[in-house]
Amino acid sequence: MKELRVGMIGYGFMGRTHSNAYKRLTDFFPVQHKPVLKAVCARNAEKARAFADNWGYERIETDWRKLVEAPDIDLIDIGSPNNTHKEIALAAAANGKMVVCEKPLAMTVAEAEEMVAAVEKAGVPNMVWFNYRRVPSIALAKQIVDEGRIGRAFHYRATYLQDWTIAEDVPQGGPGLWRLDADVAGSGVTGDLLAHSIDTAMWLNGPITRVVAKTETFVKERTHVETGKVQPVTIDDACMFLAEFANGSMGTFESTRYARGRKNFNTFEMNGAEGSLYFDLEEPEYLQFFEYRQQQSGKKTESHLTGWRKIHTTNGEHPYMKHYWVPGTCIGYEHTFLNAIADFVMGIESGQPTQPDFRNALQTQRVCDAVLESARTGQWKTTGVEES
Ligand code: SOE
Repeated sequence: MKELRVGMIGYGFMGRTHSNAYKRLTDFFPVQHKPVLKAVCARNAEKARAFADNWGYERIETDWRKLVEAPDIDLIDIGSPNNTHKEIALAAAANGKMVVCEKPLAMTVAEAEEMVAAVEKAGVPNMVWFNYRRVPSIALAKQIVDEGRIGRAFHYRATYLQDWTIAEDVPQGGPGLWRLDADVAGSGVTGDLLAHSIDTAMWLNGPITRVVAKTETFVKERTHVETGKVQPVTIDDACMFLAEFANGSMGTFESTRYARGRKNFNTFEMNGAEGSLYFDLEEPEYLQFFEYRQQQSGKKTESHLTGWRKIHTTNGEHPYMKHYWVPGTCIGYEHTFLNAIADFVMGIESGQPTQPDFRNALQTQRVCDAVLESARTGQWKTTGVEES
C-alpha cells in the first residue's frame, strides 16, 4: 500500500466531508493508495488545531504557501473560500502536487482558465468535487441516458432550493458566512448551487450553448461580519435561467435561498422521446424512470400497467453500491465524497483520469459566467461550451 499524503486547506463544512472521505477510502474501496492526513491549514491556529485533533491530522499550518511547498505532501485539497482557489491551485501545481478543489472551480472563467493551464502544464492529477455525480441514483441516470433509453432529449428541468438566508439580520462575510459576500464567493446561488445543477445537467445531457437569466437580491443590505458596517449585498439570492443544449433540447434552471422549508432541495427531470428520469435529493436512494419502449414491446400494450418506476438504487449492480452494504440498505451524503475520492485515486492508478477534472469544470464555469452576464444585460448569452 502506497501513501497519499494529504494537505487540507480549510476546515469548514467541506473540510469535514473531504476528511471523512480520506479516512474511510481504503475501508470500502480496493485501492493501492492509503490517504494519510498530514496537515490541515487555516489562518486561525486554534481552529486548525481543534480540527486536526478531531479528524486526526498530524500537524497544522497557518500559511498555505508552506503547505503547498512541503515535501511530505502529495495532494493539496482546496476547501477554502472561492477567492483563494486560483492562487493556491497555481502554487500547488507549480510544486508538482496533485490538486483537488471544491466547487465552483474559480471566481471567473479567466481564473478557471489559468487554473486549467497550470495543472496541465505541471501534468498533475486534478479534480473538482462535484459530489452529486457520485450519488448512485444520479450515476444510474447517466448510465440510462448513455444506454439510449431516454432517446431524443426534449426537456431538462433543474431546481436547487434552500431557505437559510431569508432573515434580514443574517450578516454577511467572515468564516461562516462568506457565501453571502460576493468579493469572496464570486456569486451567490449561481456559483454555489446552480454550479452543481449545471455540472449534472451537462454530464447527462451534453453542452449548454446559450442562456438567458434573471437574478434577484431580496435583502439589499446586511451587516458585514468583518467591518461591522451595514453594506450592500451584491450576491444573487435567486437565479432562474432558460438554456439551450447542443442536442436541441431546452432547459430550465431555478435556484434560491428563499424557498421557505426547502433545505437542500436538489432535483432534476429529463424528458425524452423514449422515457423520462426524475431525481430528488430528499430521497437520494431513488431514481424515478418512465420507460415508453417497454409499453410497446409486448404483443399487446398493457396500458393499464404503465407508469413510473421508482428504482431503489441499493443493489450491488447499481453504481458504487457493491462497495457498501447488502441490497436494500442505503448510503448517505458523506459517501458521495468517498465515491469521488475513490474515483480520483482509481483514476490515478489506472491512468484514466476521473471526471470532472479542472478542464471539465471550466465548462460549468463558462455557463455560470454566461448566466450572470445575461442577468446583468437582460440578453441571451452564448456560453462558449464546446462538445467534448
Ligand atoms: C451551501 O449551503 C451548500 O453547502 C453548498 O456550498 C454545497 O455545495 C451544497 O452541496 C450544499 O449547500
